[in-house]
Amino acid sequence: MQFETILLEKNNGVGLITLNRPQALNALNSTLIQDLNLALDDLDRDSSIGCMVITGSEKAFAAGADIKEMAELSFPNIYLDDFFHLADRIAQRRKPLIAAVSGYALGGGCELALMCDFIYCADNAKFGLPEVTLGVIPGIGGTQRLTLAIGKAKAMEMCLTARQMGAVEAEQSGLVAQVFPKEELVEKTLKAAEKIAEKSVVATMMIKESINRAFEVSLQEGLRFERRTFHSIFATQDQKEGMQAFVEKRQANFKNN
Ligand code: DAK
Repeated sequence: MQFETILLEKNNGVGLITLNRPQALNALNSTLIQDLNLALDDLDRDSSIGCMVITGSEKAFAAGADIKEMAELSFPNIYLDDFFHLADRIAQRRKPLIAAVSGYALGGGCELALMCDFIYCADNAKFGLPEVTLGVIPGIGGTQRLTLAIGKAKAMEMCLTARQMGAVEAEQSGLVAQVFPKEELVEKTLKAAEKIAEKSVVATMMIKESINRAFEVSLQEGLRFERRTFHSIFATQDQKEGMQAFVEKRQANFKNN
């Protein structure tokens, strides 16, 4: 598949999407959001793919939604078109999705990373929600997902003052899973993604679904959901294969069935 604003590669069970608008620091315009969703549709459907990765350039994961595209929009425009509604679909993907962030992840770029299941970042990463400096507020989940990730005090401070958070603080705050030297970010992320892709996709998708429940329902409901999901996975061949492989002291060969 050929896209105008992204690159798509598939290797060893992993789909790698590279945002590719270097002239605008990968600012998210409507074409990019559309391309990204088409690529994710393809990867979610492709049975050879077990994990997906979104990355940008060394300087910028994405410097926000495209301000030049948004500047002249009016309320009826954005309300009637439900502006950026396609962005919500990114968070609804079923297979594991990792963000590999180097450089700026600002505004919509930070929100895009937060829509992924977890974030790895480079030591030069800078996260921020600077919408307030443009006279607007975060609108693709930033006030909600950042608060869930790092707590009220830091989320309030970042959104109200537009302060950017560096890689070390992002790791200490629980925003990112690990920090790598920028030259190693993509390689390390692909290694982790390949490890995920080797597993049963049924199990990895159920883990994703179950963890995401923790943000939506009460503890009791979440525990019930996890228990039933655990019970149901015993209907799969992959459960038999995984446990048999342990008993026989060999690598499991999962077939996603
Ligand atoms: N949009 C458009 N172009 C951008 C851009 C952006 N967000 N960020 C950078 N660029 C462009 C610059 O205009 C410049 O283009 P030319 O002038 O060369 O044509 C080029 O990228 C290189 O940028 P700089 O020359 O500025 O590079 P520097 O290294 O000097 O500075 C920077 C890097 C990241 C500090 C700076 O570019 C910057 O401050 N960028 C803007 C960051 C920002 O404010 N991001 C938040 C955007 S607002 C919603 C939908 C969306 C949103 C909310 C709601 N709804 C559906 C409700 C989201 C809003 C946002 O994300």
